[in-house]
Amino acid sequence: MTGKFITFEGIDGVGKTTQIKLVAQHLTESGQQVVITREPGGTAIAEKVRSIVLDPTLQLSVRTEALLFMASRSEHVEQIIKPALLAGKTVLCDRFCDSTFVYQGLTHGLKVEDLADLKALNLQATGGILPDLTIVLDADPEQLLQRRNERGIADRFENKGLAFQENLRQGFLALAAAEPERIKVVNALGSVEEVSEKILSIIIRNV
Ligand code: T5A
Repeated sequence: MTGKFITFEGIDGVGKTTQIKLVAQHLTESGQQVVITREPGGTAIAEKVRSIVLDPTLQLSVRTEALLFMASRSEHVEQIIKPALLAGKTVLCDRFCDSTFVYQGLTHGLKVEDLADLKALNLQATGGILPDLTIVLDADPEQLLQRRNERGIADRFENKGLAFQENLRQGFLALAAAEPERIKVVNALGSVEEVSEKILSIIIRNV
């Protein structure tokens, strides 16, 4: 694989989509071929899975949730991510495996050292394709409330409240502490431009 795979993670509404667009613009201007994609989603089948896992009217067990995210990921890697990396493109992905480790693992009582089963499942889903670099956008969930409220309708995960978001935040920070080479934490509370500058300097130094 000659392309680079960069993922963006963090709690709901922390600014991933906004920042990915700016990174894509910068990399494209510097001559790279860039693919923007997201999870759950990215392919027709994965988008259908997305509509199930995010539906606030459905109750799913955590195991079912994890398997649905993995099925969606398998399609996504095979159809979008792997071909792009083989073609030398830079793939910017809004959420990937670390979201599963946090949402379906660490927030359900697991510790980082208990993630072996989920990691093995993830390896099957991805065929071994893992991010070269992961940016975790970090912010106090209470300070993001206004941004989130301005957006209106919440999905199944956003409906779970501030304590849940704080739990998620601690989960992402724990993953970053365990894998400091791959996962870099960026304070997401500055202006869009300030946050973007920090992300770009990390990408330039690490990819
Ligand atoms: N999930 C996902 C799992 O449980 N397991 C998994 O394995 C995977 C892959 C996905 C949900 O699925 C769960 C996690 C999620 O709950 P989603 O709709 O894709 O759902 O949700 P998010 O990934 O959280 O995406 P969001 O669109 O909700 O948030 P973003 O992309 O982080 O934030 P963004 O960029 O849309 O910004 C939100 C608002 O803030 C403003 C933006 O303009 C926007 O209005 N904003 C700023 N305002 C001020 N200053 C800044 N610096 C700002 N940056 C952005």
